[in-house]
Amino acid sequence: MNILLLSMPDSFEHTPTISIRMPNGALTSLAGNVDPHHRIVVADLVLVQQRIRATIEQLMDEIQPELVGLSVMTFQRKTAKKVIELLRLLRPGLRVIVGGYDPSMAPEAYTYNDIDFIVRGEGEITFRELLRAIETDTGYERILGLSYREANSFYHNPDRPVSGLDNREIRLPNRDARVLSGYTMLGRQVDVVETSRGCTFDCSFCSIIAMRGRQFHTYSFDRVLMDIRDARSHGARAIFLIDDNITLNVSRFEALCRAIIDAQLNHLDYIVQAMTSAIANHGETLVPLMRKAGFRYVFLGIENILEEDLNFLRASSKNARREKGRKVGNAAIQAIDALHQHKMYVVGGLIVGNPGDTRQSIETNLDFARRYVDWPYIQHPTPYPRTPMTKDFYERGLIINENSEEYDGTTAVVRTDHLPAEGVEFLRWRAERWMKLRHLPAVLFHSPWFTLCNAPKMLAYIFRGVTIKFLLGLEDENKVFERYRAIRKAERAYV
Ligand code: B12
Ligand code: SF4
Repeated sequence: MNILLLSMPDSFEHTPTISIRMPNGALTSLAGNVDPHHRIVVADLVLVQQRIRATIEQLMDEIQPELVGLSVMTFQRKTAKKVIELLRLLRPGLRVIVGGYDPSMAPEAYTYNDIDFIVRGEGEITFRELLRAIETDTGYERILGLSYREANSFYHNPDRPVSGLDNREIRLPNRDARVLSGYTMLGRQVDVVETSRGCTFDCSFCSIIAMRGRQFHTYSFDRVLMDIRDARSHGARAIFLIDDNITLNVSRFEALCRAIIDAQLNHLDYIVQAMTSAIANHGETLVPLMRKAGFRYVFLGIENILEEDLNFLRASSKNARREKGRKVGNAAIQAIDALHQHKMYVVGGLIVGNPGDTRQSIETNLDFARRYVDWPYIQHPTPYPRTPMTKDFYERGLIINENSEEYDGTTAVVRTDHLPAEGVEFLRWRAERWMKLRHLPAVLFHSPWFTLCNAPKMLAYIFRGVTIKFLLGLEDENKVFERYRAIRKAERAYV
């Protein structure tokens, strides 16, 4: 069967496509796990953000797929619908399947006429079984994790249990299936590699709990190293380890760093997401090993530096500093110091605009980011489907915007008890631009050629909405903010 797999083009404020264009790890993993006789093609539409229609038309013409699969996050829901309409127009008899976080957590949003199948949860085995069922015409009712249309109704089969990962049931990703190029992380070709899936914490804003049920499973180091080598042989010079929470098992992470060093794969740049407590409480052992293994950017889930907000986010214990097993405060500063000491950069993940937040509590977090983090990754609480936080926000009546395309993390869609949503967003936007500017010399040092070629575009992106009139002091900052929001809105019309 000819199959085309697409990830959506929508990108997000803190990963501007001028400098960051990441592959979607789900699609190559699916491609690596179908039976070998299929012709399967993967296209990450973020690589062609400005020419979506033309690219889809060309791909449909060249591949003539019988089945097209889309990977979708909540803020990409509307784009996915438009892409599907276009696909149907180009090939009415096509079968369409959707998967990923949004279809898994909100399948009811995908039961409209143009969609035939929804894969909920992990996709590799479900997708393989579905292709077999289509080819042999044996019916879909026994395929776990699948929802399907039949005689104009949608049927939802029971969930599929998550894979153990250690039994080689899930094969390596197939990167040869990609047909578009241009992946980059600040000028270096980037790829994504998984070493584990899942997390046992239960932060209230995170989709992982409902998606995978607080379980943690790991791939063997042999497989991980094979995967990194494969990414390298496909041109990657930077690797993003996309694990949900690699720091859940610190001794395993330390052993992984050693394995990367021993395999001489530490010449690549690595990027990873980490908990502050794990970094702070293992600063002397884990952090130097990370540096030796090639880690460069660490996304730290600081979430918030005020205890009250951390309690709301249910993120207090993962951010706790401990001495002799006792909780003695917040781990953020200690974690950041340890990473800085070993010359790594901190991408600071903070969430501001929680129900109890006032102007003062938000400013306290912004001041912290200004002082300590290298690249701010500040978001607003966003009620993604089936997260505990969403229920909370509904019950408190704080959700003011239900447009899924604006659920991108930097559009405030909830208000606090004290501030309107727009006021929260304004505070973040005003502070963050200057923090981003401050990081550019470090980028210049690491990737001089890339930065010199792209600096004007990078600056224009960071300061979207600023005009000469504003610079001359003839215009209020609120006007610039309004313009920035209008530009963001226009940018969302990808198809
Ligand atoms: C790595 C990651 C990123 C990376 C890389 C993104 C990329 N290019 O893939 C970065 C840091 C750039 C990123 C950014 C964002 N992310 Co992110 N990210 C993740 C993370 C940690 C892992 C995702 C992953 O690749 N897993 C590995 C793959 C193999 O698993 P998977 O995606 O689940 O795919 C499986 C199934 O879902 C299914 N499947 C998926 N697609 C398809 C398609 C078909 C056809 C089929 C059959 C099956 C299928 O099969 C796959 C294999 O089993 C998750 C989860 C988490 N704990 O935080 C969040 C997560 C996906 N991100 C999320 C969000 C919101 C974002 C941002 C909007 C903002 C943010 N919070 O950072 C931006 C937007 C990105 C953009 N496009 O601009 C949310 C999505 C919530 C939702 N309901 O939509 C998550 C769940 C985190 C959360 N808040 O809970 N992210
Ligand atoms: S620690 Fe990270 S992955 Fe785990 S539940 Fe919290 S935010 Fe999600």
